[in-house]
Amino acid sequence: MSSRPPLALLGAAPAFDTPLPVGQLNFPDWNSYVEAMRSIFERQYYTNHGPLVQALESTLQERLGVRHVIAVTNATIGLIMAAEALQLHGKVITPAFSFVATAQSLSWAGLEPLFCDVDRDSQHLCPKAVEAALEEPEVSAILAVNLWGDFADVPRLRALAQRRGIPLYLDSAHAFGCVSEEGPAGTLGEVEVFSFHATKVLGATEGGCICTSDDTLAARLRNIRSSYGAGPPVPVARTANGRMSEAQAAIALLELDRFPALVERNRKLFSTYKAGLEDLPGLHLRMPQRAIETNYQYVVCEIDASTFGFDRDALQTVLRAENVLARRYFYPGIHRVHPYCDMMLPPDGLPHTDALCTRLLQLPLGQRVDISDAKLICDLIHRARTHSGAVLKALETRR
Ligand code: T4K
Repeated sequence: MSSRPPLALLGAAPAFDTPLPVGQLNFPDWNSYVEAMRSIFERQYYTNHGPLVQALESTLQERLGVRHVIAVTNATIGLIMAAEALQLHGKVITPAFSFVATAQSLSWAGLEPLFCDVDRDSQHLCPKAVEAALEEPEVSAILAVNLWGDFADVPRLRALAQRRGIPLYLDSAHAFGCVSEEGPAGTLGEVEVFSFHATKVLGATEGGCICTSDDTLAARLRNIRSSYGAGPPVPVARTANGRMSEAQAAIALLELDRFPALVERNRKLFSTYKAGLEDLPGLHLRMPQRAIETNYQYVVCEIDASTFGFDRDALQTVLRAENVLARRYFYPGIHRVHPYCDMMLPPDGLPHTDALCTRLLQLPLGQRVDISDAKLICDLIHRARTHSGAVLKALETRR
């Protein structure tokens, strides 16, 4: 009698009928969505700093405890606007271990990213590497990234920036709702940018916001964003259209109401993954390190091929065959892709960035995943490790 294959890669039916993505994809309840859209239709006002955008900005200002929140249409334009408002020039120190938008924002602002390695353990910008990079001429800022719902070592980076007399600003695309010992995300950098993309815990289809407590920067940012809602004109070199629409703001406001419930749901899912994976040799589940409150934006696993039996890419293939759309954030490192692959790197390269880019895998979380799904995904990963020989053979015959 032949036994059933343990995995789809080995001939079984996929464990999930429909694909399970990694993004949060938290859609609001249909009726509240319809109500919100009805109010926009009644007002006949789609965009240009409308009442819902204004309500979102003031709600976020109060909630985060920051003087200015400037809503924008996505975090990428928010980061470009931040570089413009800070009036940067030359080079900006930043990690290559991030989504490509971090570096692209600098390119769009006419700046050159000066890539620094991350700390191997925290996976965030390494202050020692930054200190060495600050020896370079023409460095006008540090752009650190707060990843996964956790934080960079902001106090040490801020001290380095202050010593050099340059700003520290933050790509906090993943960090909405997170709190560190130094305070909530949104209050930590001279300027800080959140993303409200659909894959984020607070999703507004697209969207984002820029936070600052500096009145001059805020005035510049509002003028760069657009003429509408800008307040008195202030001199800025370039303007853009970074305006958030009323439809985006409506969804952001709905999601803000249920944000604590969304984070609590993520927490339960994360605990399920933790219980299911923590004793598995060769797989390390990353825990928040500096966040005292996290939003659990991503479940991040590091695969050590020599102990696990096969590498991260093989595990991704195993899971994809099951309809589990695990992702390789971030792969390749930004320093490995055009137009950044010819840029100057530190003498030893970016070894920690390179290691993480080949070893990290993100597992599904968010609205489409429930506890039993997370348990089944853990079980599939266990099965894959148990049958590593057969998995390797199946992958070999696929090549
Ligand atoms: N800085 C950092 C550190 C960032 O991570 C990001 C964005 C930014 C800056 C810039 O923020 P934004 O300008 O985007 O506001 C996604 C997101 O598009 C991007 O926002 C995010 N980071 C990045 C890490 O991930 P992709 O191309 O890897 O994901 P995508 O679109 O393939 O979606 C993931 C999965 O979700 C797929 O399986 C498809 C599924 N999906 C996605 C959407 C949008 C759905 O089923 N429904 C959907 O509506 O970039």
